Amino acid sequence: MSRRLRVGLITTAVIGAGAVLFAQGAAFAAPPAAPDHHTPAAAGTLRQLASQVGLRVGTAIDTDQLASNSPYRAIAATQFSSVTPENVMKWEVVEPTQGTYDWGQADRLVAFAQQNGQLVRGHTLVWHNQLPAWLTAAAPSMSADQLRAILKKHVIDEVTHFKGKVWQWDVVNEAFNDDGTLRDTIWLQKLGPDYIADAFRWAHQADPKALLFYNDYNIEYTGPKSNAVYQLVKDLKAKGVPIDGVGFQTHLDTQYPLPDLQNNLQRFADLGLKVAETEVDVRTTLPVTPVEQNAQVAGYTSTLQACLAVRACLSYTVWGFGDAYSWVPGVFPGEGAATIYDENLQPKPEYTALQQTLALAAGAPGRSDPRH
Ligand code: 9MR
Repeated sequence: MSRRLRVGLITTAVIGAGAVLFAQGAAFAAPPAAPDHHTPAAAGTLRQLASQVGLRVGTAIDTDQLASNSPYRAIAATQFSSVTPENVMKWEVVEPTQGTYDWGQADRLVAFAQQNGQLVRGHTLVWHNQLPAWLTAAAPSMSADQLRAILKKHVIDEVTHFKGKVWQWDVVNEAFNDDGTLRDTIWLQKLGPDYIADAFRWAHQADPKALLFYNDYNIEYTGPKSNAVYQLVKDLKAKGVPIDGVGFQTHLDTQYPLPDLQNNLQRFADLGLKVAETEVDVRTTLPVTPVEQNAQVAGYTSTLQACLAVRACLSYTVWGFGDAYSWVPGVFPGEGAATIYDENLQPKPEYTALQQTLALAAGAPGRSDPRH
């Protein structure tokens, strides 16, 4: 008897036994329910799965939706282990009138995070958007020293207010153009490029334990912008400026190719920095076709895989959940459906993709090696 035939016989016997068992089971049990992507509970929440691989999975929070007993609040509390205020730590919200702080909404979000065992990504201290009107009106006629003093006070007061409560701060946000030049903002115009290093030093002075990040979009791709950020953070490290990490916002669109994110994260990690994906979403044109949805699933899957593959990637944060609350339709007319839950807060295939990717990672060798 040839070897192949023997194997064939054994296989037949095993299949035969299995077939009998299956037939007996089928006589007594109801047929298994068809898989339904709207009932993800069986495989565990995103945060449970992520905790098995030492990863924080986060979301931006729209604090207007956090009313008690709201489905939004329940999902925010149960699916995520980190939260980012989508707007309420920005300068226009925390200091609407010069010298008068309003921390109310941000404090409520921090309390929510603490109740639910979540870490907070503070967002964002130095940016050109969402500045208070009193500042944008006065800045052009201020001296460099006056503006620097105002920026320093803002950074120190905000970081001090949240001292010990913020895990990662986005200290400087979106300081570069896509061509790799520094963005022309009031900060650059009046203070020159040193405003970036100064902001990190002030933040570190106010909370030496917080992890301090530079955060930007379109740096997921290797190219002029990510190269410029790479050079910046390399120089900051060389000068001893207290920077801990780089945040890759990861706002993707199905009309563009997927970024080479893993390699890009790794080269920043190789500088001795932490990395994080901080604002992930994948927008597409509406209505969503099956082909587009596959591309969205691929966008979420590959960006999470990239983070999982790089040990220095501490957290994977989606920029909100629930297509009804996403920033995308307001900025890109005709586009949307960018998040992992639909307009009715039902999980989409994008959610299942994240869940399955985490579950696979949790079952892989080396899964309990710490992230660092
Ligand atoms: O999602 C935020 C939206 O509600 C605000 O109107 C908008 C104002 O610019 O900012 C959005 O969040 C941005 C984030 O703070 C920085 N990266 C880009 C995000 C999307 O625009």
